[in-house]
Amino acid sequence: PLADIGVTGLAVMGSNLARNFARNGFVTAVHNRSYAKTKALIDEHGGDGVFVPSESAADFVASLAKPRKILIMVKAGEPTDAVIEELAALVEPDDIIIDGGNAKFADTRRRQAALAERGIHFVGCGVSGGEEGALNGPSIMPGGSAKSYESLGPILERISAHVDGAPCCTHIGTDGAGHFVKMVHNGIEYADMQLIAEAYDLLRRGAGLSPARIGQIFGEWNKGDLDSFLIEITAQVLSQVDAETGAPFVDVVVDAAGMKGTGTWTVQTALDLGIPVSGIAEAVFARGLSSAAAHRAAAAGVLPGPDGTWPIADVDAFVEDVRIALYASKIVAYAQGLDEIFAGAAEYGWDINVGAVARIWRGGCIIRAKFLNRITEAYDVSTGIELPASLLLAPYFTDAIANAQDSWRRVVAGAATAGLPTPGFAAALSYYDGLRSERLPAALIQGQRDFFGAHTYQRVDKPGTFHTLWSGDRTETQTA
Ligand code: NBP
Repeated sequence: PLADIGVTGLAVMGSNLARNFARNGFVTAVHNRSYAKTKALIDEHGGDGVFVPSESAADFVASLAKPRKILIMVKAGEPTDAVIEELAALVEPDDIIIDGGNAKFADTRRRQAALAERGIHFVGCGVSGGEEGALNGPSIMPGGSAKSYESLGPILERISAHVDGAPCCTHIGTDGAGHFVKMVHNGIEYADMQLIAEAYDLLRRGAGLSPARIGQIFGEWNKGDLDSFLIEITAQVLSQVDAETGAPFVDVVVDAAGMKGTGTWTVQTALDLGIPVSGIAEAVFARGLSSAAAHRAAAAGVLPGPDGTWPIADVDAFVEDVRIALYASKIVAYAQGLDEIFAGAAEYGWDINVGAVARIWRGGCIIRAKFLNRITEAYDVSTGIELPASLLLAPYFTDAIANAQDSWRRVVAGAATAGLPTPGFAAALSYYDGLRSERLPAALIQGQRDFFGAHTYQRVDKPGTFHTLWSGDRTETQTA
């Protein structure tokens, strides 16, 4: 039979997605640059369903039913361009080429525009959830034309994760919208992980609790508002004991966090759009600092400051304060990430339903969490807040943060006093206080800018643009 869908690029992600398609009853064409991976997939997992393997790209394309749907799962960047070029020469107008790799959304926009000129649909598709998600149900964020989603959507929805019966896949928006949203997803993931790490550090160095005990605490937290995949795996990582030394696993691992770049892209894009995503930025910077081995070694024991000791009278109350501060900071980080999505949508003309985005993040991805239901409710088109307002203005979240105030401030202030770094918690609180301030010191900055660069300013009491003759008699002139 002709295949319903094809996958080219059969490394871990591609082969698991191909198996997922096959297991869901789709006839699945498979192809890889070197045939060995294709053969291995058929030999090891041929029983998962109906596969149609091909050695050549031409045979692969010929094995597909029209309109052809071809998912590319190769290394992002040049390999993706090479494969697109090869396929584009073989397919016909109305066929659909999908890039499921971690592409930059700007590359996706470029590729979509180029293929559209040839009548080919190009769908940049964010796929989250790693190899486990690929096999058992990822969160899928497809962009591209609405037309392509008509035939592609049902297949992707079928293989995606499902939560409460709803697929974790929806058409995000045109051209690069899917990869943009996947990028912000990863940025939020960075922020979430950083905040969790700070909470751990506060409990470890601040309260002197053991990793095993903190693991239990995270296990408890996972039953409440913080219920999420990342909290759940944090509990497991903290309870892990190193087989060789008998020491807690977290104590034998080098404290330098790696990264592959999507967090950085999220922050770079936010800077381009002028959106303050301080929680995500601090998370990227914190990974950078952790990896700055020479700097840290030179500073350790030299730069003075408190040693992290925290006089804690009531440990249970402290633990609860940290939990609440974590939740409040997390809400801010998500609000900032969603602001970036609103800004991207406005800049690139995407009609993105943010409530639906939160809904498809509930399963099959790293930031899956119970509280995403609340975000979906907050942005419900019929009953939610007016777009593109900050998530913090949705009544549920306004209340949650209002109730968190005392704990959040005690934790951030105490951490500063004790000398424990909490860039994520502190940035979130500063952002919150900045957002709600009626007056910000930006007026002074406008004065400075006008002083040294004649950059002009606006007045609070009348329209127009003004400049003060700082180097003259300091009278005010109206410039527009
Ligand atoms: P890799 O990113 O390791 O890519 C390996 C695949 O790319 C192999 O099939 C390889 O073929 C193929 N390839 C390369 Br490299 N250069 C090629 C070229 N010039 N022409 C044709 N094929 C080429 O695989 P992965 O880890 O499965 O990830 C696939 C994509 O999914 C990436 O974009 C990744 O960022 C993204 N992603 C990964 C994860 C994850 O958890 N790993 C999660 C979400 C998204 P060969 O076998 O012939 O060398």
